Amino acid sequence: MAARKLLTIAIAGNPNCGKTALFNALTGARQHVGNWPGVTVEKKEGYFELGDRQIRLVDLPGTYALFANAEDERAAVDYLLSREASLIINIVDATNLERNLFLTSQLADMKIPMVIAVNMMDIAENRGIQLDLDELSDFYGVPCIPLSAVSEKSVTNFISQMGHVLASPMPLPKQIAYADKVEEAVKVLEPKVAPVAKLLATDARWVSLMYLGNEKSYADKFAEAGVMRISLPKRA
Ligand SMILES: Nc1nc2c(ncn2[C@@H]2O[C@H](COP(=O)(O)OP(=O)(O)OP(=O)(O)O)[C@@H](O)[C@H]2O)c(=O)[nH]1
Ligand SMILES: [Mg+2]
Repeated sequence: MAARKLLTIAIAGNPNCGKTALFNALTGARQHVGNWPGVTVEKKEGYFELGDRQIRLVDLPGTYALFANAEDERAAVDYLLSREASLIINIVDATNLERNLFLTSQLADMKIPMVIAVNMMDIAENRGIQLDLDELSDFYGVPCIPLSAVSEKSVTNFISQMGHVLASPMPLPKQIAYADKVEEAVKVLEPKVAPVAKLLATDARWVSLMYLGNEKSYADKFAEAGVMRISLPKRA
């Protein structure tokens, strides 16, 4: 029998949104726990089979943002930049969607294929919260799958939806167009941060957005690339 192709998928999401519940439901007992390199944050990896694939699932630290200056955020961003994961499952909490979408947008900016798992749907339904998942899917340009990670039936449906995702071209998020003043700043920053982008093996737009969000992001890599504090022209 042919060996199954290995595919690595990372689970990313805010704290307490159900990452571990989904991770456990998918991998069962086939997991092991270690540490992210250089930090005390726990790293969980597990395996499961989906169609003709062997999936390695990596549970990223739960974070509200990806600015890479806190230990847990840095572990998550470093891992995603390594491109070991070919796909991200971004879990969002259906009862707290807006707050969760900040991280979703930052993940989309990384231009890694992604699906959005809209979790806690059972609670959202009980509370009468109505969500337009088609609109969400259109905005990010990736599939949005409803989920209750604690329900076996819902997890079975999720696995079947993931089977469809993997049978199609990988869903790359659309580029988000930010407000004019952000886009203008990105244009100024892109050439200046190019050496940092090269060092991180990523694109200058992403480094620019990260720098705009938090000037301390990857301060060590900015220093290593010889890029000093950048001053942006004042807007009229
Ligand atoms: N009702 C309901 N409860 C859920 C669902 N998903 C997760 N939970 C519960 O929500 C709590 C948090 O879930 P976890 O899976 O630990 O969340 P997490 O994202 O791993 O949290 P951190 O690792 O702390 O960031 C647990 O008590 C879960 O049992 C869901 O879809 N519906
Ligand atoms: Mg967890």
